[in-house]
Amino acid sequence: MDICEIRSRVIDGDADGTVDGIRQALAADVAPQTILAEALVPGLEEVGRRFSAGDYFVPELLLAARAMTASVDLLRPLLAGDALTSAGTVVLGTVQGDLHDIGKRLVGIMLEGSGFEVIDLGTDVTPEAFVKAVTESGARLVGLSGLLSTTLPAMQATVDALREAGLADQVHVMVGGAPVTDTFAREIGADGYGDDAFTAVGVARELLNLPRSASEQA
Ligand code: B1M
Repeated sequence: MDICEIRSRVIDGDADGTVDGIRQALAADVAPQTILAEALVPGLEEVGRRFSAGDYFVPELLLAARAMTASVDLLRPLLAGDALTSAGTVVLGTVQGDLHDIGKRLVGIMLEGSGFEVIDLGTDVTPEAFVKAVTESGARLVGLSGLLSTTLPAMQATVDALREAGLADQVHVMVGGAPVTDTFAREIGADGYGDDAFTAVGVARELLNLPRSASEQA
């Protein structure tokens, strides 16, 4: 099955068909990164377009998300690699009020592949829960993900809560998600902005003054 067919299965919300297609593509030596970037992500983008246009509704979104989640689970070991050195701990989560987690999970997978230990708090994470996790883990980096424009203020609230808890000197904050921009990141006092899961790794390493990973240098 080729990349276009896998993309169509995501758009159709056909989880079993998507996973079958991925297995066939992997067997034909298509790189997992190619499957992700050229089939899965564009498939979900098309689902988003159809939703915006009123052609798809929440049930279709849910089916496509299920196909994507099953695909990410299948690709996870292949994308994460086997980094041996620890780059430190990252606390990651989707901000309060927001239930989207596919992009955030991808960011976590890529960070793990680059040697970070990832504490994933899930979705709809309150500022207090971020503060608690950073305090308990001693993490030097927090990643905030957000897909809804309506919940972007929760990013600001989380940055403020970390500062008010006296953690500003301990921890760097990286933000990302479709409605987030570099300018917004600066405005709310975040330290970095990741455009996608791949660049997020570079930003994370830069914030912590770590050398770029081998795959980034290639
Ligand atoms: Co929702 N949804 N959704 N949705 N959904 C969007 C985001 C939307 C753009 C669709 C649209 O209108 N075109 C729209 C938001 C509009 C806006 O605010 N601007 C929307 C809406 C409106 C809603 C609801 C309100 C719908 C409703 O109920 N009426 C509702 C909200 C629920 C809530 O959160 N409270 C809702 C619900 C859902 C589902 C639950 C059905 C499902 C999510 C399931 C899940 O995640 N487990 C869903 C889905 C699947 C989508 C779309 C179709 C796909 C999102 C996705 O996974 N993309 C989405 C449309 C779209 O994006 N085109 C849409 C793929 C993923 C790989 O990309 O998440 O952007 P993304 O992550 C990227 C980068 O952004 C970046 O790296 C990732 C990988 O490269 N990144 C980071 C992300 N986090 C980062 C963090 C970083 C760095 C980079 O550092 C920490």
